[in-house]
Amino acid sequence: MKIVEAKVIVCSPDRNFVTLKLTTESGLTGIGDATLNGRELAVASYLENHVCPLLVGRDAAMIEDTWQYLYKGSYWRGGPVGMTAIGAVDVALWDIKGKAAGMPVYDLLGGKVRDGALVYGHANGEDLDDALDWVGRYLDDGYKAVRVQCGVPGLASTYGVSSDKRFYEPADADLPTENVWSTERYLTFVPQLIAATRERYGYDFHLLHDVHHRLTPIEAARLGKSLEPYSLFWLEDAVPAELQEGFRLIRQHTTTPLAVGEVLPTIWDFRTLITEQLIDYVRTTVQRAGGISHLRRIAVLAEIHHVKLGCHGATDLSPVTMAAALHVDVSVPNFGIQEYMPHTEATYEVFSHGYSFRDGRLHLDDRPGLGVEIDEEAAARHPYRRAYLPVNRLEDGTMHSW
Ligand code: KDG
Ligand code: MG
Repeated sequence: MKIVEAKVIVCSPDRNFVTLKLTTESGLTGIGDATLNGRELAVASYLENHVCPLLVGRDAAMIEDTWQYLYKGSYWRGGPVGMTAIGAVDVALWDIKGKAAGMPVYDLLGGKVRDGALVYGHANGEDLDDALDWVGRYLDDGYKAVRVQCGVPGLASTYGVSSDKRFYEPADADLPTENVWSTERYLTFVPQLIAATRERYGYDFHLLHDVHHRLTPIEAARLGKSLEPYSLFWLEDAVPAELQEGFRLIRQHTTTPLAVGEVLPTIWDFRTLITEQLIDYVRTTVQRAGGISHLRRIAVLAEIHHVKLGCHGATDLSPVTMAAALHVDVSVPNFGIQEYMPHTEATYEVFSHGYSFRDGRLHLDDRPGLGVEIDEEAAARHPYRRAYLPVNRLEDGTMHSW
């Protein structure tokens, strides 16, 4: 199972994706997603210049050894660029192993413990009425869990509230757009948003909300406490997680469940959060956190500390990541929920895939490997376009101090 080619494919079918494709001497191929939103070419270059030369000639069957070699052998451990690159290699190797065995990856991971993965959809609106209407549309579509985000009265634009309601594309410009943020306005408004959602639609579905890292621990504690009557499934990224100890303060004050970590790439970034039971859901995913092999390690640590998996699944994670995450979701005991935002038709023309939405869940079919293929000719019709995530400033023009 010698690897004979390692190729990086950059394309932009409505948004940018970086894909690693490995080919073995017997002609088996495996793909991994290496997309790092807003920093795509850094990972493409890392792979092309520093990783691909190490892969050609290696045995594709040696997934764990390759992971250890790339992680420890680089000397520069961790970080989003390196871990995204390792994640792409790892996922591509699991894809190859599944195809070689004639089995879906979930069977190699121990087999399914559930039929499908519960997902949540994204309802977002410019104002309260708009946001509530979108929650209703998702419930009508069969979603059993919905995340609600809304423009904050008095602020011109808010991160996470997009003009395209189904796809939510935050990397929206050739140079970063700037949003203005006010914690005071946000903290006044969000309890009204959540209360109004429950008032209109009741409690018979899971309701989620993402703070996008904007608060301090004591502000997050206050928000979590004020939302307790509305039974949130989770409050996400209430504070930036570099200061893991900050979650002790939040935990002391609220029983609202906490989800963290879509930007965290390693088990060590989660160590305090998980072992002290400071969070309820881990938000990282295969592509961010070193692939299926490393995400499984994080899931095991989480499992013994009563923490569940709630993988990131915005559109900047390609269908390759979605499929890989689903193989983990259906095979680990401590699965919680999977974020799901469908991709556009143009993206699906490039990435054919074997998962589908039914009854509020995503279901994998039983194709061998990941069940996703890339059409390189279609990819070539969509060249890379630079796109940045927005930057937030406070109302006085300064950046946050944390
Ligand atoms: O690339 C950044 C997006 O994936 C992120 O803003 C999405 O916060 C997000 C979420 O929870 O999906
Ligand atoms: Mg988020």
